[in-house]
Amino acid sequence: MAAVNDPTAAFQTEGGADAKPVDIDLTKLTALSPEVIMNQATINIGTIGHVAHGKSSTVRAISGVQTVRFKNELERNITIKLGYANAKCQNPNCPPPSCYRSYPSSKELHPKCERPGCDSRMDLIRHVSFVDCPGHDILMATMLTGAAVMNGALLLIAGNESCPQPQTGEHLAALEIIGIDPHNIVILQNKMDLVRESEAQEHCEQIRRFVEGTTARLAPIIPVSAQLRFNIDAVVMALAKIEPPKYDFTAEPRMVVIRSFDVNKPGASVDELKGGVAGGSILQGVFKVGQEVEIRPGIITRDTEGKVTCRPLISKIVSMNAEQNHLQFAVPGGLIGVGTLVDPALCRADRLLGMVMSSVGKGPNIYTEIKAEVFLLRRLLGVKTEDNKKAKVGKLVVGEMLFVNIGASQTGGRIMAVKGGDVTIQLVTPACTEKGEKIALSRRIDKHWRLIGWGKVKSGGVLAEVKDPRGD
Ligand SMILES: Nc1nc2c(ncn2[C@@H]2O[C@H](COP(=O)(O)OP(=O)(O)OP(=O)(O)O)[C@@H](O)[C@H]2O)c(=O)[nH]1
Ligand SMILES: *[C@@H]1O[C@H](CO)[C@@H](O)[C@H](O)[C@H]1NC(C)=O
Ligand SMILES: [Mg+2]
Ligand SMILES: [Zn+2]
Repeated sequence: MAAVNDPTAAFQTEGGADAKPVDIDLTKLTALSPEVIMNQATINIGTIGHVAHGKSSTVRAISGVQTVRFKNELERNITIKLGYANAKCQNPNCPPPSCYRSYPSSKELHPKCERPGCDSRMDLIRHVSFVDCPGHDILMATMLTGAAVMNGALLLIAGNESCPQPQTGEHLAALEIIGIDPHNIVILQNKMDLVRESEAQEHCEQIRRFVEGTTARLAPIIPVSAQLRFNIDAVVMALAKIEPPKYDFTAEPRMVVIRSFDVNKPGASVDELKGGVAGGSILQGVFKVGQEVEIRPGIITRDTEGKVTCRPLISKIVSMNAEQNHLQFAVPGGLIGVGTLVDPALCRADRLLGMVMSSVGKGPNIYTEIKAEVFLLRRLLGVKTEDNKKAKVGKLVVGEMLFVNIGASQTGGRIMAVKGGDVTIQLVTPACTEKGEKIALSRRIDKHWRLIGWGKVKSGGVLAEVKDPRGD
């Protein structure tokens, strides 16, 4: 499957440097329009939870693709698993959950029902992308980057271990921080093949007590075995009930970049060279092939006095892909690969991570210092400890260095002032943000960054110096 993950994917076969944007009536389209979801996903579902609880196995079970995982391999990146279509049988007598089915997306709008004895066709009702997060505790920042583009989540909880494990709680707190709709969370009690029924029931009660009062309080708990693919149709049914957000297709387009690539093979000749590819998710508005775009902050430089200047990248969209589909336009949600004319060296190895794509001149502000109202967690969730004192989150201290996730971007942030609940944070790398945006704050504890709270951006930060990229 051609994918944002696959740097060798053949971008740029359509469109090209001379492409002109298509004319479409955006007021007639929604995130559930068949002509939209036959081409791209419009919902991003995160898989979250403690390390090895079965996140990737679940995505594999839903997608039907089996891949071997090396035993000690640490999955470091967010893996973007693209494009699974969810369909429901047209036959009203076809019983749930087997009247639901997922399949790798194709252009087929009405596949045949696969339930033995049913001849009906199915309707395509959802098209989701999976943002498969790593669960290892040292990769919390990566999880937070993925969280920036999630609309909903599957929370994986292994049924053969007591609940909660540290990252079960820490990942769930991240969903709360970014404000995921509680209706869009589904809990999967996994590894049911390893436990007896009475143990499973007791464990389910543990889960219920754990999620009480959290953002997962409304989530259904579905017992599954991702490995044996037990009850996966019930998961597909739950996913089919998640509503996409009410996107504004007519707003100024914004895409957050979570991967970027140089797709050229080593030794490619100059006239074969393709521009960089940015993979990400559109938050609002619509991008079209042929459109001129700006990517912010772009190239960041620091002079000898420490003064920071940003030079946004100006380019043109020469192609857009969602899975194997070439798109003429792309709408919010889902994960999209955008072929540009940006110097591929600038896109290599996720260098554009966290940057924001917009129309030229319409990009968000870039800040070097932000003011935020801060809310600290009462206790550290991400570490296992018997000692409650140690688990308390201490107050922020002037001068201390935190790790800050702003949208999909990650940077260090020095606390410059603390006044009541408000803090001033100087950013090591300038970032795009705006008033009201929620940011995640992590502190170094036992050599690793642990989530300690969040902030809501207030006005009054310090803007970065932005050089007009079209000037000299
Ligand atoms: N018995 C059993 N083992 C499972 C099940 N689901 C996953 N596993 C095993 O648990 C291990 C971890 O599964 P993954 O799907 O890689 O877990 P993960 O949550 O993606 O792990 P990280 O990405 O490293 O956090 C693998 O060895 C799987 O084979 C299940 O339902 N039953
Ligand atoms: C739970 O199952 C996994 C296999 O998926 C195993 O490695 C782990 O040790 C088990 N946990 C407990 C507490 O038995
Ligand atoms: Mg995994
Ligand atoms: Zn059917």
